[in-house]
Order: sequence, then structure tokens, then C-alpha cells
Amino acid sequence: MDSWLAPELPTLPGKGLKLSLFDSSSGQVRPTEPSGAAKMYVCGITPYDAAHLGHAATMITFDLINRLWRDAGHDVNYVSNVTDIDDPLLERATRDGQDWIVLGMLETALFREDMEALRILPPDHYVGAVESIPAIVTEIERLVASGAAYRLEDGTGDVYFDVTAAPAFGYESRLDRAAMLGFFAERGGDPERAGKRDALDPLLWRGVRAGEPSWDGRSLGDGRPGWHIECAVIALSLLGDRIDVQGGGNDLLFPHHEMSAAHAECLTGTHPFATHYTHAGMIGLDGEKMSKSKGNLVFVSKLRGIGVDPMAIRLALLADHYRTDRQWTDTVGKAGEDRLDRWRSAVARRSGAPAEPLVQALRELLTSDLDTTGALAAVDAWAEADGTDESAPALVAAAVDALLGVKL
Ligand code: 5CA
Ligand code: ZN
Repeated sequence: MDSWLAPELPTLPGKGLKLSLFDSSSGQVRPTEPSGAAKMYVCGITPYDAAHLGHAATMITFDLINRLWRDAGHDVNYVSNVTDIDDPLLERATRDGQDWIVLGMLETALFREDMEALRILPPDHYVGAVESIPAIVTEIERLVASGAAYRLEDGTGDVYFDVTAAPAFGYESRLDRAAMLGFFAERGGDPERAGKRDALDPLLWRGVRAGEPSWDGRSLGDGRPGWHIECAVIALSLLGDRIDVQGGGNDLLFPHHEMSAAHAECLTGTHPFATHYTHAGMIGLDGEKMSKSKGNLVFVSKLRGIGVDPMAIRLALLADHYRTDRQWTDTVGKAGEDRLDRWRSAVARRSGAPAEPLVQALRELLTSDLDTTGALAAVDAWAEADGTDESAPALVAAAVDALLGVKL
């Protein structure tokens, strides 16, 4: 599907640094080592409601990774998805008496607008689940043929993945079985489903049910795909067997990314599927994770609608480290607006303190697992200092734009 318009990306003098990122499978911050184009897959929205600040924070996090790789001279192949068929989308459409296709299209269109306003570099491939169904069917058929997947004997036509078929299963999240079972039940899994080989086995293909949309599954029969296999197949088909970063919010650590990696590794025989499994913290409101199912949401479009500058939203979300779960409050939002004003005034001056040391500091801080708190403080310090360097304001504006995605 279409993505959105790319913002301008200034090129900075000097050379960007090697990016290090936290990886959940090793529990460490490790350097990324892209060979050829850097390959990143980020789990995108399920479009049954407008993009909220949690979605924005996660997309901004991976946007920084994209920008830092580009600053270091890498080409980047960035792929993201839209889960345009899934239970929550169907449930919301039914609740509101709306066509699920129209609902998905409207919310995806709004998401694109929000992403463009936030100056997120667009994915090189933006892919819907529905358009991927023929490829997904092919890969599920391969898993069935190899014995890694099996059909339930209850007449539903449902096909499950056998987690024991992936020798390294569990390495991505490093959770114990009790924790896995808890998250699996909480996040769309069905540990109690009768007839499965293992309680953790995830759904690959859901046989057709009355009143639900379905597609031709060839030897699988009519139905629709499970969630994890969608992301595995989209990533494999556009990025190949080994990717640099598998990303999303930390609500996807288990089961989604563990299962996607297990599917991909069974299909390719390549382990690990991703060299870095990187997760953004949850943005919350009133003490709870912001989520469509709870309804405690602050929409990006709503803030834009009341005149909040998207660059202030960006600065507010960058103020704390991407991996920390954090709360959105009026104070956080106001601090982003104040900072944007201060920075804009500072780059509007005729001269300032030399910018080269700041550019170097930004590169060092951001390539150290995206230390945005440090980076924002470094720009604050430059903005507070006086100086006579007449080239500095323009260079600082370019660096803040290129590395932080904030257009002053
Ligand atoms: N379509 C699936 C991924 S394949 C999905 O999780 N969709 S979503 O709409 O629920 O979330 C879209 C992205 O935003 C995911 O990467 C998710 O991890 C992230 N996300 C969801 N809620 C929050 C939140 N409160 N804070 C930060 N990130 C969030
Ligand atoms: Zn996904």
C-alpha cells in the first residue's frame, strides 16, 4: 500500500557513528553491523482507531534508528505493516455498524497524515496483511509440509504452529514458561484451546467462520491468517532471511516477536532472524498503558487539531529514554512546546556557540542506544550559550532536523 511523503533529510558534515542498540535476546546494548543496506522491520498499526501518542512514540523511536544509520552512510531498507485484518478490527467495525474495510482504510489514511506531520521517514515498503495473504498461504503450506504446523482435528480448519519445531524458541524474550503463558493469554493467544500440541502453539490460519471475511487458503481451505505469521512473511519476503532490527513496542516482545522469529527461522533455517530485537516502552495515561482496548487515548490528530505543533509532540516524546514505560501528562506536553520555542529562538539568532562540538555530542549520545535525554540536554545547553559563530544556528538546525527529526 502507499506510505507517505518523505520529509527532507539534511546531510551533515563529518561522519556519523556506528549505532549501538539494546537487544532483548542478549539483554545487552550491542553495535548494529548492517552489511549492505540496513534492514529494519517495525510492527505497525492495527487500524481500528486513530494513532495515539504511544504509536507515535514507537514510530519516532525507529525513525531515529533509520536517521542514525543514514547519517552513518548506510542505505536503509525499512519495512512496516498494517494489520488490516484481525479480530479487534472486526469487533470494532461490528460494534460501530461500520464496514471493516472502510474503517481500516480511514484509520490508515489518518495514520499516514500523522506520520507525515511528525516527519517520520516513510517505510520503503508499507504492506497490508490482506495483500500479503497469497504469500502467507504459501509459507503456511510449507510449514505444514515440514511438520512444523498442524491442523486441529475439530473440523474448524484452524492450523497451528508447533513451537517445538523452532529449536531456539524462547531466546528472543528470554522469559520462563509461566511468564510466556501469562503474556500469551493476555495478548491474543489461546492457551486453553483443546487439541493443540502445546498450550503456547500460536494460530497460523483460522478456518472460515460464519459472518467473518475469508480468503482462498488453497490446501488450507478458506480462512484468514494468524497475526505472527503475517509479520514473519512480510519481513522475509522484502528483507530476506536475516534482518538487522525487528522492532515495535515492548507489548510485542512476547508472544508476537518471539513467534514471528520462530516462524521465520523454521521457514529459512537461519538463526537468528534478527540481530537486534528492539522494543520501545509503553506510553501511558493516568497510570495505565495507553491502549485502544482500554480507551485511555490521546490522539496525535486531536492534538494537531487543537493547534499543537507536531514538532513539540516529537520533542515531548523524546524527552525520556525510549525503553522506559512513561506517562503522558500535560506537563510533558507543555515541556515539549516550551523546548521547541527555546530552540526556535536560539536558531533564529545571527550567531551562536560553535556547532561542531554539539553535532559530535549528538552523534555520540544518540548512537549509544538512543540517549535522547542527553541529546536534548546538549541542544538546551547550546541554546542557552552565547557565541559569535555565524554558521552555528543553521548547522544546529540541520543537525536537529537530520538526527532528531525536529524541524525548527
Ligand atoms: N498491528 C500490530 C503489530 S503487527 C499492533 O500491535 N498494532 S497496534 O496498533 O496495537 O500498535 C502499533 C505499534 O505501536 C506497535 O509497534 C505497538 O507495539 C506500539 N504501541 C501500541 N501501544 C503503545 C503504547 N501505549 N506505547 C508505545 N507503543 C505502543
Ligand atoms: Zn507485527
